[in-house]
Amino acid sequence: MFCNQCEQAANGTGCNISGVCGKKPDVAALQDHLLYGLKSLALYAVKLGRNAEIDRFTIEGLFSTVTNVDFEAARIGDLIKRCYELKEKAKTAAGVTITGPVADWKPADDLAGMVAQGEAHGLSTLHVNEDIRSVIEILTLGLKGMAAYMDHAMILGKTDDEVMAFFQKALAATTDANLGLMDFVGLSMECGKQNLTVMGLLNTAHTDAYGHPVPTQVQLGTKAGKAILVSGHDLKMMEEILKQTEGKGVNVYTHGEMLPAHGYPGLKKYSHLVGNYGGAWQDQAKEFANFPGAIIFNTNCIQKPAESYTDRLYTWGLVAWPGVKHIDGWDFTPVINKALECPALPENPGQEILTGFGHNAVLGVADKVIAAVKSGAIKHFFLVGGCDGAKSGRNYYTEFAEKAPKDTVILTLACGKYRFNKLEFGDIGGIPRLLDVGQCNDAYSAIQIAVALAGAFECGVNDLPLSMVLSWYEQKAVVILLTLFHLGIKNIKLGPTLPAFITPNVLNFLVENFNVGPITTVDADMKAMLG
Ligand code: SF4
Ligand code: SF3
Repeated sequence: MFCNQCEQAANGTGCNISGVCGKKPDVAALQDHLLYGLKSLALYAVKLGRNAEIDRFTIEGLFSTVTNVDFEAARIGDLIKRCYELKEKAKTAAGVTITGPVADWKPADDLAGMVAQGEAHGLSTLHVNEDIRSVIEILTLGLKGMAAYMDHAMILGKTDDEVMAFFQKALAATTDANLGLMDFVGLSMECGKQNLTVMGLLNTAHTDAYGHPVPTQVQLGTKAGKAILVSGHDLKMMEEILKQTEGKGVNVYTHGEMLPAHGYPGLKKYSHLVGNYGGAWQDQAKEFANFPGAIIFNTNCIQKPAESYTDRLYTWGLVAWPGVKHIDGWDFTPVINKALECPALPENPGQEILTGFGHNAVLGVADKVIAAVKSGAIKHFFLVGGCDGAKSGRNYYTEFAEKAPKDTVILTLACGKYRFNKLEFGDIGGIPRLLDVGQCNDAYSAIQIAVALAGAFECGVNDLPLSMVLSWYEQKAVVILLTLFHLGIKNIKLGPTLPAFITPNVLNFLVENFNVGPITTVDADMKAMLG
């Protein structure tokens, strides 16, 4: 195996024996195989035009290969078989014959055969030129990240023909030997543009279904009673859990990226949505062992479960781990029954933290914010957002938030905020100094806030007193970066380390065009940002 798609890539270069994330070589080969199959399917999907079944499958297939989603060989094998069926169907429906090894792809009948085939479709086969390979990988990872957001939007009934046409076009393009470096740079920038549409689509899907988030205090302690802990990004699944647990004497807690659910009127109305338990994904093994109730993942980031809680752990949607019970569809009865069987949580009230500062809430007090900037009460905004992870260098983000001067405001989003969201930041004239905009996909909201501020001050986003300090871990962070590049946003600081899939030449290109750079020390970076 060779995989370097996330920030945990072994030795900063790539996992080649087994994944640091827990991905085994057979699963890695099957994921590479599935990706190859999706490209084969895309060659025909491009000819066929929009087909709901193929488009839906493409999204699920790509999302299944995102870091910390699907660790189960048999499930990926089933996806490969389904991919082949759809490709054959598309070929017939399109009435065209395409020649070449990608179009001719046919998986073996058994899992071992599919693994062997997958081993021949690894990263090194993307292109002979390492810089082109690097940009093809950036594009591919962007597509994976965008597929994750599209999946949530599709679950809430939204789709977009132009975006889906792009998915197929871009997947097919990665197999085109006639394309060069700048073609893939162009496609990567287009990926960023399409992702802005997708994040907007998901934002509309969320706010249509659950209303605009409102500032909400979230309890971090526990309430006496039986409980289910929900981890992941999917709000529709959260709603179903809340509906199905109503009146059953089961409290529901959020974990990780589910924290912002508390801000949505359509979800917070459930009085048994009682609080948030634990921090970001990388602490799950320790924290879940201490959570006596049932636990369910609806998206990344699952890790190898400890035996102490495997029996009360469930997966849903595209998430899977061998030996962990999977809920197919929308009936969560087994999870609820498990929660009722498990010991109750004690009454143990704790600290409260604030969430729910989507663009609607922040721009609702825009006059106050603008006046505070004009009076000098707010000198600078920092967007400190992105993924969390296990590396010790991620303390940078805690230190950064701690050292942000008292006349600055921190916007945050995604799971990286767990590094500092329990600290006391106070407020500036009633405006909290730490504003939790939401999940990683709510980067859309942060962009709306930045664009509105730029409009109010009649300047460009790059001219605002706003600096972005981002942390990355998986492929959703990659596509968000592409979106920020598409918007022409410059001077982003990225950490804790730069991606292993970026070659020195590609990095130079990004530095020259966007002045993106690695985080250094908090003091030096803060000084540069505050000018
Ligand atoms: Fe390694 Fe990350 Fe790939 Fe897992 S997803 S195998 S940790 S690079
Ligand atoms: Fe976190 Fe996995 Fe990326 Fe949605 S949940 S940001 S790491």
